[in-house]
Amino acid sequence: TRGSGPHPTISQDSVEVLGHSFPRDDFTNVTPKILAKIGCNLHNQSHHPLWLIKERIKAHFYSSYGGRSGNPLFSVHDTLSPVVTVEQNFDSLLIPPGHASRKRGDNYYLNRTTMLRAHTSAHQSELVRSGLDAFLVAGDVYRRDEIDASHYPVFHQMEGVRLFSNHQLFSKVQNGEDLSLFERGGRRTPQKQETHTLEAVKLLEFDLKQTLTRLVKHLFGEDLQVRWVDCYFPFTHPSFEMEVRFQGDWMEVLGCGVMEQELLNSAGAGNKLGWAFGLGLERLAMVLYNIPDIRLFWSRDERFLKQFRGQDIHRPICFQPLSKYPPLVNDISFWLPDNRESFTENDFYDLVRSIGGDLVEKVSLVDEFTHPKTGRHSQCYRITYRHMERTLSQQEARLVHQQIERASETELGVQGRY
Ligand code: FA5
Ligand code: MG
Repeated sequence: TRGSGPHPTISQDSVEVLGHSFPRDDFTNVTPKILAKIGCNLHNQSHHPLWLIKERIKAHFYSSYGGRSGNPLFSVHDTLSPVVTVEQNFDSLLIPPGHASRKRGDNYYLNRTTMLRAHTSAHQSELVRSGLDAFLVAGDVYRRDEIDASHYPVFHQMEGVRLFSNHQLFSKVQNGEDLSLFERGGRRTPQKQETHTLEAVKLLEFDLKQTLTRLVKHLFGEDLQVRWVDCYFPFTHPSFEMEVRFQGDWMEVLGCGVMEQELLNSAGAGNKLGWAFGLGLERLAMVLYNIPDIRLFWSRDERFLKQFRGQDIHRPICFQPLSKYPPLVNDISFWLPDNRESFTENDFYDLVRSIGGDLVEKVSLVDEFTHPKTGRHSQCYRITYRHMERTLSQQEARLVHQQIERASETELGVQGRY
């Protein structure tokens, strides 16, 4: 049977997704709700906060790491299908059969051999095999989990990989040509793998940590507090997690490490060493834009999405939470000063914000006309008042509105038609 294109479906004997049909078996556990997320590609929707943070990370890597002729060193892959083989997601990363992370209860399987990727690391091996030495992968990943403010069964990761030849790693070291990446008869220690020299691993580890520290300081500013924690992944050794200080606590934002040499050997890059990292885009976006709830990334509410639109991807954004309390709407009309140059719409917007502060959710010009006899120009603005934590009373809104009416006359030289 042919797949049903963009509309994934589950029937009695098959799962149809992205134009392919997968036979069901005793491992199948994807649900229609999860399948409906495939193809949303939030990280590729212009001005979505996940797109915005992806673009900022791309821009940083493009501008900081140029190849020999000035072209970007890292290539970016953000349209790889989230439907992967179990081989890609686990075996290619040396995750053994029966490993806890393969549990049916923690992953979404289409069947015994095909699944929704649980991490962007699923693409490391194929991209290295294709000959790439430095790349980024952005994509949606799927893990069975409960839903609350910080957990959602679909989230987004950015993977980074960089490989080094002997020359690339040691060229900046004095007399570096005498150093080697590999040694025979070595032992695996907490610092390194058996085939690696300590000097190669230390340089690689320094480059990895410096690359990631520069990235997060580029995103969050020099003052961000960063710390490294040792950890374990089957596909890197040594392995680390980076934590950043957020709202008085340490928050894990990424995992990384020196790639297992066996992985590089099987992918045809056995003469090189490499580092890899995988970071959570939601985690970074929640800190950077002050987004309190991971579910908001799936919102189609204009009040959410519009806050991230703008020409400049580097513009600081602080998300204003969507209030559940009802709005109060008040209009204000006035004659503009005869000298039209002395008044601009932005003057009025600033004045409203300075008096109304956070109570003002929105100001818009709803009507304007020129009087046919006097030639005077009139404008009418609609102000939406809303309190974040409680229902605003008519009386409170009225008081603020009257202050705005008075200040418009005294500060902007308009004549009220109140
Ligand atoms: C991994 O997924 C590894 N593949 C990372 C890696 C890549 C290690 C390359 C070494 C080399 P982990 O499960 O810890 O590791 O997830 C990585 C990051 O994804 C976390 O630090 C976090 O930022 C994010 N993340 C993980 N689980 C969630 C979740 N439930 N919701 C939101 N973000 C999450
Ligand atoms: Mg982790």
